[in-house]
Amino acid sequence: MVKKALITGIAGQDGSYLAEFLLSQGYEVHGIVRRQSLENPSGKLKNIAGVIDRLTLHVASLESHLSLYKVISQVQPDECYHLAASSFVSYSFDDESSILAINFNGTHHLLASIKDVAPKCRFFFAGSSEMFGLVQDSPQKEVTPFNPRSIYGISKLASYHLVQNYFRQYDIFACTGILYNHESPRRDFKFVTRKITSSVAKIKLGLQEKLFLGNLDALRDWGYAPNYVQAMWLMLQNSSPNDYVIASGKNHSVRDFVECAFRYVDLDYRKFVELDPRFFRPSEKIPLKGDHSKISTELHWQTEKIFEEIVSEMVENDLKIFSNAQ
Ligand code: G4F
Repeated sequence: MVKKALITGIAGQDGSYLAEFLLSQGYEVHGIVRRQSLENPSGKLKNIAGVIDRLTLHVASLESHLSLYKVISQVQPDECYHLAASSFVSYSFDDESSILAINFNGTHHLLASIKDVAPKCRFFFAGSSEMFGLVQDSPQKEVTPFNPRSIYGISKLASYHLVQNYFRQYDIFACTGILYNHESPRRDFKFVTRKITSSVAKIKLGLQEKLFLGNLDALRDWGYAPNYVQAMWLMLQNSSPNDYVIASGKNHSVRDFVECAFRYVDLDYRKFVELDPRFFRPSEKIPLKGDHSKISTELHWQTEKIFEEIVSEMVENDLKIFSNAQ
């Protein structure tokens, strides 16, 4: 029998790669999108343009329990991948209510609907390394204590506890992938990697003069998004629900990324990069770096693409986009 998967956030970076991967595995793939996305498909749905004819899209909102309940009742998915979220790590008080409403309530509405109308559906929740927050040790594992320091991290951690509770209390196959930063040519422009690669392409093409950034010494564990969606799938094929860290296990600084991206187009980053206090965040004394040994040992997941390959692929893609736009 053909398996049915439902993806929230299907038009985002991860959702689009996951949709392609599941189609290649023979799944019937359903996705939840917002009404505005359907009204502007060439903009909001561009990541899934290549496969849109093979998908079934449903309009629903994470803030509306009823809309999610209806989709889950109708689709009766075997697997649900909950990837949609307000995903920018904001420290702004103004954003707090909407981040909590979208991230925490959205997860609750999905789990409650699954419990009521599709209790055999397996549920993957996209957690985040931001749940660890201000850490005492590096690298972090599944047993590392959580200490979130952003409202985004708090919303993800609260959802993580909810996911565990639905497993313990209601026997729903529900698990969390603790995802570290993962990048690709489909990364949104607000995140630092895409901000850098798009600026490098524009500077090279004479369309931009400077790149303004925050802390160049901030360290991140950057992996490759298409590789991380395979880990999500493996987690739902497991014999029982279990949580895993999904990470590259390596740290690089924002400066390393900048240097590598400018080097790819034969430019010296020091001539183009300027610091801007608007982009600085509270300091992180011990860096976030994940230990992926549990998922590698138990589910045989392996990391793909080294840092330099990810940077080159992203710069190459942005060079194409911005030269075509000229
Ligand atoms: O690219 P970023 O905005 O990603 P961040 O905050 O690490 O969050 C991403 O990864 C998390 C998983 O670890 C996800 F949960 C989350 O949804 C998202 O996908 O920032 C990366 C680093 C930070 O240390 C930031 O301080 O880059 C530093 N940075 C320096 N200058 C900048 C900038 N970040 C942004 N966005 N813009 C800058 O100009």
